[in-house]
Amino acid sequence: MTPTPPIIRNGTFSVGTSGWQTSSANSRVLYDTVNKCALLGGLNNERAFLSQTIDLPDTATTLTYKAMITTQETDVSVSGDFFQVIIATDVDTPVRDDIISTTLQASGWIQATHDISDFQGQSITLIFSIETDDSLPSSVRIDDVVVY
Ligand SMILES: [Ca+2]
Repeated sequence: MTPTPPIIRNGTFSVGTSGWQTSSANSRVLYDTVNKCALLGGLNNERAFLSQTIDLPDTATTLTYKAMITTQETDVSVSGDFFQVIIATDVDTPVRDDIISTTLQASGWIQATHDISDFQGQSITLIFSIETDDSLPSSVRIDDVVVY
């Protein structure tokens, strides 16, 4: 039997950000060479995202990833820094009403799990996005992205 290839390409970021689309308002390379994971943010006035369009099998139920947020913000209720994980079903007009996670916290590596069964059989674009305001920068590291 031939092993089924993973649905997410390079979800472990073992080969940089290969397989992912990247964008950074400050032309940052979205990679942490030390920890071999994706790295978004870390400076002020940044808009950056990492995305990948995939065809979800009819059996797909789950998205998991590890994330580590670091921030100099001390009051998340007034912070203008946002980390979002977005599933867009229309690549041409990505809509933010498919946001599945909006989080700002600083607690070491967390393992996140999302139910994606609503998107079974569809072509989706998975987006990890960070926005930072003009002071007290935040960053997020992302690793081990798996869809099954
Ligand atoms: Ca900030």
